[in-house]
Amino acid sequence: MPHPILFRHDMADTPELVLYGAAASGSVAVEAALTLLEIPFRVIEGATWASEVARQQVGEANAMRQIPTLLLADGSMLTESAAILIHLADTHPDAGLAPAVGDPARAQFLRWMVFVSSAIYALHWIKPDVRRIGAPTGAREAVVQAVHERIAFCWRTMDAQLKPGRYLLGDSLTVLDLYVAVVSRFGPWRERFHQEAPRMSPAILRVDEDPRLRELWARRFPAD
Ligand SMILES: N[C@@H](CCC(=O)N[C@@H](CS)C(=O)NCC(=O)O)C(=O)O
Repeated sequence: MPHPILFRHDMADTPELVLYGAAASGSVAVEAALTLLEIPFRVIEGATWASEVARQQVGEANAMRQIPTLLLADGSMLTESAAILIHLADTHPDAGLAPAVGDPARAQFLRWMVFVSSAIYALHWIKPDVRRIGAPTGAREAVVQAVHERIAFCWRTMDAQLKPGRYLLGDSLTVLDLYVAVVSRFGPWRERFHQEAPRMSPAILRVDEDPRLRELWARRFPAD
């Protein structure tokens, strides 16, 4: 049974959500959540990591000039992929995309959502231009390699501590699965993720194969 909020979004006079995003980016995790929740949305496309025009475009909404940036139905702006995913899950509780407050799994859910955001995703900011961390352009290859090694370590660390069921936190798909399915598509790429995180791997492959998401993955972010 859909949550009442879904009905609200389905009504013709309700503005669709607007997402600043791009193919092969973190916005695809948000697109996946919106797809599962059957919430209509429109993407303002722009590859912020590659284009100054795209950065300026999203900069009008998000001073960090980053995607995903979501314009909510009440007109407010939400940034930060983990916050967006948690917010979408929490405001549509019937869809079961997050353990509720009071659920024993909630603390670990929050822990790993923030971990993926802060320990892994944030490192990718360095890669488009290593001068961002004061490194010379000529050091790019070495810096990117070091970033990828750190990310591999983070995936290993997470893998050693989770006890997945069909999905990362048990037998229900949560937005953590969507988040990891997308962030593991970034460098050091999926093959390395599967090596470093053999316990998480089957859950993430299951998310890739989810019939509700197959079209989205193929169109927005193929795994290989
Ligand atoms: N903390 C942000 C990071 C978002 C982020 O890094 N997005 C990338 C695209 S996947 C971006 O917009 N990069 C622009 C840039 O590097 O300047 C979040 O979790 O949403």
